[in-house]
Amino acid sequence: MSEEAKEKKYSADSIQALEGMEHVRMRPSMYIGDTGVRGLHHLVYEVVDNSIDEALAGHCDAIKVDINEDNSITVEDNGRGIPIDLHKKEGVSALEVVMTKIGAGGKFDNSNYKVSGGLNGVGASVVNALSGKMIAEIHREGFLWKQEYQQGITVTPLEQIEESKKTGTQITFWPDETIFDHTDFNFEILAHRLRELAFLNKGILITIRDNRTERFQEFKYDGGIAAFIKHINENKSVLHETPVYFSGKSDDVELEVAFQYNDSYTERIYSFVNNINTVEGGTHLTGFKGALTRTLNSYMTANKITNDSKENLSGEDVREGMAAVISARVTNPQFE
Ligand code: 0RA
Repeated sequence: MSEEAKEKKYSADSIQALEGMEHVRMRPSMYIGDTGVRGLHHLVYEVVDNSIDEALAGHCDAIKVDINEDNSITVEDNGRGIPIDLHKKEGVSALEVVMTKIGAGGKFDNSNYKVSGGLNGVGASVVNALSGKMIAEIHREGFLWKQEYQQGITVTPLEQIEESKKTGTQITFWPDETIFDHTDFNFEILAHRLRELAFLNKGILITIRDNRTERFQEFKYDGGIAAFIKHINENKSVLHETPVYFSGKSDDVELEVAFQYNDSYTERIYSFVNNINTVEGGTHLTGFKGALTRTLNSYMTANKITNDSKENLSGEDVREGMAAVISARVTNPQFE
């Protein structure tokens, strides 16, 4: 490519990037659902999601969330750190690409953001677009690196701040007051979701500190969704002490299931795909329900508990008093 062509491509790329950012700011609800309380807290989940991905890749075991006194949020992980080397195609650091480039438009519309386990890795740039200010601090390659953005636009070059022996990513953001109805974060809302994430992703230490009130909670569940079930049944009389737990993998799908009966009549089944609660259910939930009913009925027949197929248990029968969590991980999600 000639220098002139490069220049042209560069300005075409930056116009496109700007348009991506402007689109997020113009239509925030297409990316984060709404600009009320839900959308505001969704910003935190998007940033945390990237750290969870780093943990699932096996490079991070602690994620720290701070609500700061000025209502900004800091999310810190001890992963490898977002790469700071030059991204050849974009002509800026990989960090700057992650923070400022929105993925191809239309791919991340409202209909699929709920099932994709975050915004397909574009979460950081969306949060950046909707933040009056955002600061990325990266510990990597022996140094602390820092860059600052405003409303998704880079305002300082990537700076080498000081020597550092550790690795990890720290993102601080101030939600844009011109976009959100309110910008005060609720400790309980964040703590509830972070606890859920700790159940769904066993072994990761997730902490939340509210620097406005000094409240602090930490979550780490080596038992994963089996611990989740114990939590759900906490104040119930259980019919068996240990939850049933199993997991399996097939092609691009990983599945974990845990359940435990209590002496109530209520069925409480929570299903997740890529850490997102699938309230509308789906094949993972229907599959589980069908398999459970079928298995118990064939057990009854095989063990002559009943000889009469008319005496088969219904799905509702076998789910009475059941607390269950089904967690599916799809590596290459195809969205409808
Ligand atoms: C891609 C490559 C590498 C790290 C990450 C992404 C990364 C992203 C985030 C976002 C939040 N925390 C993160 N931690 C890591 C590193 C690739 C390498 O070192 O070889």
